[in-house]
Amino acid sequence: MVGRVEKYLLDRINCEGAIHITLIDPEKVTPEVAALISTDSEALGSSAIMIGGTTVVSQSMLNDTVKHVKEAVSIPVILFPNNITAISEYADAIWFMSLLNSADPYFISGAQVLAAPLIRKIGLEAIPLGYVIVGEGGSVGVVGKACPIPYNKPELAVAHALAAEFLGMRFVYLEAGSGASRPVPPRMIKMVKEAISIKLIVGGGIRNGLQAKEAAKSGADIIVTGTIVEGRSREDIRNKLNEVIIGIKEGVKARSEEV
Ligand code: 1GP
Repeated sequence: MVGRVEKYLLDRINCEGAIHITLIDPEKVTPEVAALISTDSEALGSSAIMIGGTTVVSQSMLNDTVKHVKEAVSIPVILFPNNITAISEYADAIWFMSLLNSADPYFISGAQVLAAPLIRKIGLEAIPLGYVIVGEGGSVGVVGKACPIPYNKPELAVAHALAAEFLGMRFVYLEAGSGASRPVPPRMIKMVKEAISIKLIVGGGIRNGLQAKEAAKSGADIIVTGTIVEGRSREDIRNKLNEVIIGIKEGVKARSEEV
């Protein structure tokens, strides 16, 4: 069943063409800073805040961050879990994700089986997501024992995304890995988008407006950035967020100009 947060995301995608989400790693920023970043993201036009990170282990740190962010913004807070410990009852929803190109069944269905009863018990909205690691893959590729899809093999990304759709997932995420030196190539995004009818999320290595524009223009429905809000002054963070969000709008506009 499509829940409240998912419906909200779909409505915003429908309305804006493509949307931005800020990812916050609770191990990299304090809860107070997370709240400020979220406030700025919402003010500049982000549609939601995702909270998670590849190495998150402290549930109390996660809960603290989620609570601070929830108090600061009215856009939804969605968990982006690395494992069963990354669940917080204070969030609005959780990406219920399966790492489709992992070689370890734990990341495909094992952790999900362990987590499902708790998610039901605390009433978190679970949004089904096929997660696919491409390119360098970064830390998530290593931890998730993924077989990353080479950048020059977009047909493999298409096959994974189609599998996600046929398995009933409603979103697919092409992940280049946080801090990747190259984001997911536009050609891969385009080919995947043309092949599927579920929503496409793209993230990893997007650092500037041009890269965000290219991703949106190629057909990404949701563009996620995380690293741009780490280790900078508040003013720099605002400028970067603004640049990326404007880039997404330009990318959407460029889609219609192409037709
Ligand atoms: C990582 O796709 C996200 O899971 C965001 O990546 O940190 O490189 O923006 P960046």
